[in-house]
Amino acid sequence: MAFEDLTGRFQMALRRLTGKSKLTEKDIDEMMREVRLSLLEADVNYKVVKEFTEDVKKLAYGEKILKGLKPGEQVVKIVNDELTKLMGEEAVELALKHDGLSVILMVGLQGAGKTTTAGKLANLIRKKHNKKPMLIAADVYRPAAIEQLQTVGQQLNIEVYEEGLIEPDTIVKNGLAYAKDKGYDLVIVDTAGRLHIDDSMMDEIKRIEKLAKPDEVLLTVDAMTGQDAVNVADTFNQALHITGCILTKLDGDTRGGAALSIRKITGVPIKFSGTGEKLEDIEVFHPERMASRILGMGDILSLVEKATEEIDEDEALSMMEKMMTGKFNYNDLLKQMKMIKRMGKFSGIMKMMPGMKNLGNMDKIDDKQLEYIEAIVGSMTEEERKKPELVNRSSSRRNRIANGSGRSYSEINKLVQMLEKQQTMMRRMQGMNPSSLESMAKGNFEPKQSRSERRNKMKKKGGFRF
Ligand SMILES: Nc1nc2c(ncn2[C@@H]2O[C@H](COP(=O)(O)OP(=O)(O)OP(=O)(O)O)[C@@H](O)[C@H]2O)c(=O)[nH]1
Ligand SMILES: [Mg+2]
Repeated sequence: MAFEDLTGRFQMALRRLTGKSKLTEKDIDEMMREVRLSLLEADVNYKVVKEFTEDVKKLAYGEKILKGLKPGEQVVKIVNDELTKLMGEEAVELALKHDGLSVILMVGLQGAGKTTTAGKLANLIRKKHNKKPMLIAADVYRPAAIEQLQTVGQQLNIEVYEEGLIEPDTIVKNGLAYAKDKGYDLVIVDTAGRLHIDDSMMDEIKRIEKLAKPDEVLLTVDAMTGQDAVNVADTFNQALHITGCILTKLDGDTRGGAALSIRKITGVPIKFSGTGEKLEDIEVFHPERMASRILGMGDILSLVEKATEEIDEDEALSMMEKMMTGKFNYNDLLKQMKMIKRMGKFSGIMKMMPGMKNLGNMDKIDDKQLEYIEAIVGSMTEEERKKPELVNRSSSRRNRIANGSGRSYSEINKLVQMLEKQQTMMRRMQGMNPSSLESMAKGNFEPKQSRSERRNKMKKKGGFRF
């Protein structure tokens, strides 16, 4: 698959940072040097590489530490965001007509994949947009080009319009009239492969563009072409109104540089990618997904996104304060559980929260459990919720709560124990100094000293180990 080397090297560069609790500019510079080399080796245009690394550096230097995230992970996010931007932010849809006949013109070098992609695209748009497609065979130069398109058409059960080896302009003109007449609402014109430096062939395609007035002129680019793909795209774009690129053969062993440079250099969006020889092997090009794929870091990225979305720092801090002052009660416990629930299976984030790591299997809170706890707390009086010791001391209160909530007596006991456990932990934490507590509240759990060093220190102080 394309990008494998790039992914490997990126991961190595970025891994150096993950896990570090502090980053210096030197760390970032070293990582970016590696990223720069990886991109150049993947055949990404040098101007693009330069700008990219400068942008990432600027952002990484300036970035304030996000709540609950480790700096290395933030840099991964910056690299990911910039890669996405490089490839165009968001997927760009085809601009087809809602009513009436839409026309797509396929253009590109010989062997880039125009004919195959014309079929793939017709099939995809038929499925996705419910269109009735027809194909026009306008390659009259390569032997057996018409038969090739006919085979594609037969496989997909799509009509192919052809008139043999006459002027392509005439075929296109007649083909469009035929399509209108027959009630088709999408025509894809397969044209001959041509070199961008062949003037007479470029004039021909310009004439076809003028008479067909296509809604989309799609440049098919073989991803294996590397740097050259960008020059090709540039020249085609100067001669025609290219509305999008299709990068084919991304399934092959390509270095992927074209994907990363084309958009930036030509301004033409990549709309689809070809990922195999079969007629289903086409995908809408999503820059953000491609970026995560290149980085091979989907997990970290979703974790980072989740943290940014879900952690409300103020909420976490105010809970922490309550815990510290020993005023942590059932209302707070319920809030805390809802918070954990919101974060779902992201146990990585859980560990960033004060005390969470020590609460054992609480990361597996499901809807039912939360519902039960809500019922139990709901059956307490407001006084009991605020003064947990009332429930601790009185078995008759616990009985009443069990009856009221419809939960068993032992479940009430479990909840009582859970709260006690947290309170004990809090009392132990009170022995810790303010700066380590503050750092912990911010989620900076990465120790500067080694684990055993820390453990010894804690033992001496009688403190609690996280
Ligand atoms: N692996 C892979 N092969 C592809 C892909 N797209 C096209 N091909 C293959 O590339 C070769 C050329 O494809 P065509 O569709 O004939 O290319 P073309 O641009 O129409 O070629 P000319 O008409 O000769 O200019 C064929 O063997 C296709 O099967 C792709 O996404 N992945
Ligand atoms: Mg062809």
